[in-house]
Amino acid sequence: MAIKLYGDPGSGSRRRVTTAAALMGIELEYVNMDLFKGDSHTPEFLKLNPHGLTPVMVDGDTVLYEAAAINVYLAEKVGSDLLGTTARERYEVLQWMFWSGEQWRVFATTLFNERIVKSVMGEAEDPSIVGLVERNVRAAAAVLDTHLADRSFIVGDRLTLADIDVAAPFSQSHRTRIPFHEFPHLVAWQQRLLDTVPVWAETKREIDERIDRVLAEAGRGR
Ligand SMILES: N[C@@H](CCC(=O)N[C@@H](CS)C(=O)NCC(=O)O)C(=O)O
Repeated sequence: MAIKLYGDPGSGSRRRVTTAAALMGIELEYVNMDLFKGDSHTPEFLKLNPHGLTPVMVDGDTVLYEAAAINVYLAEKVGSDLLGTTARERYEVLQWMFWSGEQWRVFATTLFNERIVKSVMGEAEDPSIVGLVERNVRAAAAVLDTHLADRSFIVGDRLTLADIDVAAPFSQSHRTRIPFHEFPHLVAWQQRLLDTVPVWAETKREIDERIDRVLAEAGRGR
């Protein structure tokens, strides 16, 4: 039975799973949703994830939300080296994935809600929230930039799930105007991923098409 993935093609969190699955040679059956129309808050969907968030994976009896957990599940299912090849590497990959969720992506998501979702709803961004996000992003990005100064990837010398999780906020960065451009090693690493991981570039195009269409339909095209 095919593994189903529920999500919106414009979502950076869905992109983490579609990218990892493609790299692992896992075929997914997509159940496309429109998050701008509230598809993740219907009674049927809330049975899969009561938090009303995507992506959600359904593999037979296994229902999982949180893109990081889904990617670990998929990597273990096929024995992928995206999760690291030694115990030490695996813990480092997990360290960055947990860090990314708590200290990094959460700010990017908040900025997306302030600048994109609110704009589609015709609401104004809140400068105090934007200020808080920018302070936290700059502090985290400075550490990440130093980490990447002499490395090509976040852990070891090849792509892992850590890169995919930490790189996800770049999915919307030119729209959210998150201040990543101030950090040259971070920018160079992201460009390296786009240049050397074709599916990372493909999934970016998918997001851009979807979000550009939503913005155009809302009369907010840029
Ligand atoms: N921590 C979650 C984040 C999930 C998340 O924020 N999903 C967004 C799309 S990127 C969503 O489904 N939003 C729907 C909503 O807020 O109504 C993960 O990593 O999977």
